[in-house]
Amino acid sequence: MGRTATKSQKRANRKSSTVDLPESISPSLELERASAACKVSRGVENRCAGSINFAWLGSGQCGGRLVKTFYDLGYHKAMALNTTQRDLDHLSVPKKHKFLMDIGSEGAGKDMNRGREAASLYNQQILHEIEQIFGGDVDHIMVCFGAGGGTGSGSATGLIEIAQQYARYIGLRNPCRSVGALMTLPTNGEAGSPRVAENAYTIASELAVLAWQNKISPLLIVDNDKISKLHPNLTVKQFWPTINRTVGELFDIFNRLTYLPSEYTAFDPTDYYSIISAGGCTIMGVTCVRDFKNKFAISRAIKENLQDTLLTSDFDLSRAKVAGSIIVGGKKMMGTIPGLQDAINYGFDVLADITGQATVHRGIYEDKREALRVYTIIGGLPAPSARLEQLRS
Ligand SMILES: Nc1nc2c(ncn2[C@@H]2O[C@H](COP(=O)(O)OP(=O)(O)OP(=O)(O)O)[C@@H](O)[C@H]2O)c(=O)[nH]1
Ligand SMILES: [Mg+2]
Repeated sequence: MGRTATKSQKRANRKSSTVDLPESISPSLELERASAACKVSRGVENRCAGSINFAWLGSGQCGGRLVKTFYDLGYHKAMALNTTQRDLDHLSVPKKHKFLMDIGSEGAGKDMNRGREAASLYNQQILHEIEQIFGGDVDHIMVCFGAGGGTGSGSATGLIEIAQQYARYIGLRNPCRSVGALMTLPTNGEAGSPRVAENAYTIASELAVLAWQNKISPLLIVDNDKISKLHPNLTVKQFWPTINRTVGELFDIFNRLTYLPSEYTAFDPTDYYSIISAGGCTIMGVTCVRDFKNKFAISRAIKENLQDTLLTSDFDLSRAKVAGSIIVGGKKMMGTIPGLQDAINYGFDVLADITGQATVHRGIYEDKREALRVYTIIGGLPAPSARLEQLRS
């Protein structure tokens, strides 16, 4: 099936009414549809080619910077919110993509109640602002923030509710599964402050429950402590931008790759969406396989990639609901290396073994780089409870 057909069909399905009324009292008039469509503004267009039209809502300093990262990757349906104008001023995104939840102080001072009040106080205005930016052509909304502070952590659940209200308003079929969260966990150093650790534990546990009950999808946890160790020797100036870029690019690559056709095996947009909307937690990883002539190199890379995923550890992979792996290799190697297909298949089989009963989607793509890369994504996972408990201790 062609890409355009899949996408428009998907959208048409999701926008159909969920109320079952008899045909005779509810005839479907063209005019009704036209006037309903007029109510939602056109919003801003995303400038990236991906399977899912994502929109981003970021709260607090971390959330705002993540929004900027996605904005820079072409996701222009993005809005940064904060309780302090100063942090918003530092974000280089156009003014209309920023919203001040003015609670009379510069920030929430790590008080989650203040963040919670801010989202509740500005509920209607936020809905109005995001309508102007997101418009009607949105498939999925992600709320991002850093666990540990007051503004982002306190407002996160309120913003998720607002995003779900918006998803309902634009006619997405399953508003709960159309809204996910991207949450960072504090570094061990930051979590040395009892208030930061308590805030992070509180909101992370709350979202873990919502995700497991399919009331949000997905929950993506970025462990700042872990990811910072992957980038030693950064300067202060480079620190957050590097971490944010790593996260943003990894997230973006799945959306982009699954939009592309493949002459080998395509990982369809529908497969990708089934992972994003599977509920629970999602993890993603990437590994470059150097000795790809070795039959077991790909399967080993997949294993290592999962044991040491970029974002967080301590997941029980055997309880995953759905998984996917995409192999990207250079055009030349695809045509010349004997046994590569077997090695790739073996890698996919290993992923199926690790993820137990999960449905495993596969993709094989080529590009101009003579390097073999393995991208893995797993969805519908229970939260990494050991890592969350560690915050409390
Ligand atoms: N990955 C990432 N994490 C960040 C970034 N900035 C802050 N964080 C993390 O987010 C946590 C919360 O910090 P902030 O986002 O500054 O807090 P806030 O939501 O603004 O809350 P208040 O300042 O208390 O109102 C920190 O402890 C960091 O671990 C960032 O740019 N990227
Ligand atoms: Mg702040």
